[in-house]
Amino acid sequence: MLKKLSMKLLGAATAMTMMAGMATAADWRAWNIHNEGHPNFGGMNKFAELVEKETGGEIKLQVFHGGVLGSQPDALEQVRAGAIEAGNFNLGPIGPMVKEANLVSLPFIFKSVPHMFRVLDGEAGDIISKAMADAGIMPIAWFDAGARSFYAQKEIKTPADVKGLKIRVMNNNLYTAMISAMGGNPSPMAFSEVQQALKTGVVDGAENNFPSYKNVGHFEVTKNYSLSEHLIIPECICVNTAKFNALSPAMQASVKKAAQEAALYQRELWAVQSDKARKDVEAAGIMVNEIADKGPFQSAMDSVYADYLKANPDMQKLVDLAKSTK
Ligand code: BDP
Repeated sequence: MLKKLSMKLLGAATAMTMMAGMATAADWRAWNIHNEGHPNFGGMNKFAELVEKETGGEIKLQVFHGGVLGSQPDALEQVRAGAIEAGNFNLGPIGPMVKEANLVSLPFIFKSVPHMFRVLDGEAGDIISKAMADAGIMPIAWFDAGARSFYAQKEIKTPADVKGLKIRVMNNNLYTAMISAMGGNPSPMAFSEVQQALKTGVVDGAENNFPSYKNVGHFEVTKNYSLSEHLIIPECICVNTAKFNALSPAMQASVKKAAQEAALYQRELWAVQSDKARKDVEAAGIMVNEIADKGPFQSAMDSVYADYLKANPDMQKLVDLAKSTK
């Protein structure tokens, strides 16, 4: 009797699990912080279109743009927990939850965007991807996010120009260390709050790439964009690891293919729209300042590296892998 009942319960539970599995597989939600006009808006829409096509309609992905499902750190937790299935995430805010991802948040670790992609395509990328997947956020494709530079009312030509300035950074201790190392006051803050904070003088400056500088109006409240290019941070299409692993191998391949094709498309959009964003802000009167010698910014980061590697000696291997990648 008891056995019969437990078999019945087991059967019901299996059926429910299967139904739940089917329901989630059919109906995925994705988080994106950006709005129309930003390359990642197009990149994520392309991912949704291709996922449906590649999986023969078995997975339908709805993308929620503009950060409406929460701030980036919140959304990351939601993907890890499986409350949201996917998202376009910057690796910066992933660093506090997955140490290996912090490689990309060491200032000037990459020589260029192509160098960053070469590092991600090699052993370092494998180590980072595995650590992220183990933490519940599995990267299945990489987006271009250009380089981040400082902007403020005043021009920033040397690290000394940052001294005394309150600079907004993303949520990661490496960024607060980076600003402090130049004598500035770091202010971690959600992306959605930055425009207002710049406007009201809560912060004096921030740092980002051209599309983000333009698209959410930061250029309306800061006059100088100075090309320090101190951080080249990749972004991912990431999915909840358990949900991805629960798919059949064929479905996994289809989702990955869709993500990788969408990422190639995003990189094309990036090239065009990032250039356009620069021209647009220049046309709006922004001074875009070249920094001929980035050496002083790089040397200012020596203590950031030293402190970080002293506290995290296991990260030396990833630093070496990045540095030895041609
Ligand atoms: C943008 C990234 C976005 C970040 C934002 C920020 O695409 O993921 O949230 O910067 O500075 O470039 O918070």
